[in-house]
Amino acid sequence: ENNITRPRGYKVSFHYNSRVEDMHFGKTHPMKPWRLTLTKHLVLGFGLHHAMDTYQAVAAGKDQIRAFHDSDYVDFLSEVAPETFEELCKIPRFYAHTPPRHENDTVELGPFNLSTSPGADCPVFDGMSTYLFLYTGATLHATQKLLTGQSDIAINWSGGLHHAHKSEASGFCYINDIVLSILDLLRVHARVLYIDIDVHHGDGVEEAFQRQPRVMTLSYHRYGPYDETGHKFFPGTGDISDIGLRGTVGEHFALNVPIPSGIDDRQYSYLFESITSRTIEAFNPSCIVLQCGADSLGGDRLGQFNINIKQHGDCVSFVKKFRLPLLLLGGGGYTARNVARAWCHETALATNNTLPDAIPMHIVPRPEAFSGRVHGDGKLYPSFQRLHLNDCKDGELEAMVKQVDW
Ligand code: V1S
Ligand code: CA
Ligand code: ZN
Repeated sequence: ENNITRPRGYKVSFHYNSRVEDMHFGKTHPMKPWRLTLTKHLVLGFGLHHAMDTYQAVAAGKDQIRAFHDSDYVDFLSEVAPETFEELCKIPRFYAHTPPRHENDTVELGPFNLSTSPGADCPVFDGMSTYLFLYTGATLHATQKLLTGQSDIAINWSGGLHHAHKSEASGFCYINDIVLSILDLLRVHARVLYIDIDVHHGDGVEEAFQRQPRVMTLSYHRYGPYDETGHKFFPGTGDISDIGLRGTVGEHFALNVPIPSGIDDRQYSYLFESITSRTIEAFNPSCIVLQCGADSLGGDRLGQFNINIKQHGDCVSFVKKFRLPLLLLGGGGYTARNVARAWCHETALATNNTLPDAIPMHIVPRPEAFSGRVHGDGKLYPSFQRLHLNDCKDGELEAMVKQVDW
């Protein structure tokens, strides 16, 4: 299959459980776990599984999640479903976590910033607990492989949920698998570097380690003054002056690179390579966690950058060159076909393979191979308006998207 080979001198592992694909955040919600189906089919279609050790993820345990998250929050997440939400909200120890209501809130919020109202950032949906505990389990198993030296690069595209707080869901993120992973890595590694190329600020990870000099967080993100609608780009934090908690030993161990909309490949590459290399030099980490949110690509439904898959992948290659144990995680990414292209390309880079331009059409799944439910909002997104995907053939993946009746 396309002459896919295992990398020489190092090992890559891939951690995944396809049960995450069946999840639906809601009709209008931009987060589509189905992008992971598309990614998986590209990875398998190109034969990249022959270049890695592939593991089926198992759900994380509640106690593992309590290493960072509040115990009541973990209980709530493990018990909640659309049918049980209202009853659980009334239990005093959960009710105590209900945020105060703002007058112009359109969405009614329950405890821990969770909601069953349509349009909520963190909805309670069918199978949610399964989804959360599985993506976390995949990250923790990937971390274990790095810690034991059985992998040099470990990949979990279903993880990378950087906004979740200790006792609050935020921005489509419920469990912060990144924080949990770094806490494990700190048992062995003196210094862990976290790099975040999602278009959003990695606020949850930064906050968790704001007093910790053994973890350096470095986020590249869209940040700037209010837009035409009077809103700040989510989550509204990550100014350049934000450098870790002042007056604590964690001061200077957070770095933020605020970026205006429309940044192109050349500009991004200059920022990323100069800042990342000097950070690695100065901080001297013994391992790296790289959150590869694909909403920093041009044409993303939520993102506002204009970078190509080639440049996004170059960030992964650049970090890989330092030859430190590396955890590659997913994150945002809302134009599914581009997310899949990017993460498949990055799986190839991780395993030192080059992919042909043509999409392997023989793996295109038949519509009936899917659950039969309509995925997403049923419409195809406009083709790349700001994007020049000169490294991928246009049209082919769209054809595939049409065939699977999305
Ligand atoms: N941008 C954006 C955006 N779009 C939505 C949204 C749209 C439709 C829905 F049915 C539900 C939600 N929410 C947002 C952002 C959150 C972005 C999260 C990015 C996550 C990540 O990529 O970094 C990692 C996975 N939320 C907001 O802008 C907040 C609101 C300010 C507006 C939306 N309402 C629902 C809450 C308040
Ligand atoms: Ca970021
Ligand atoms: Zn994002």
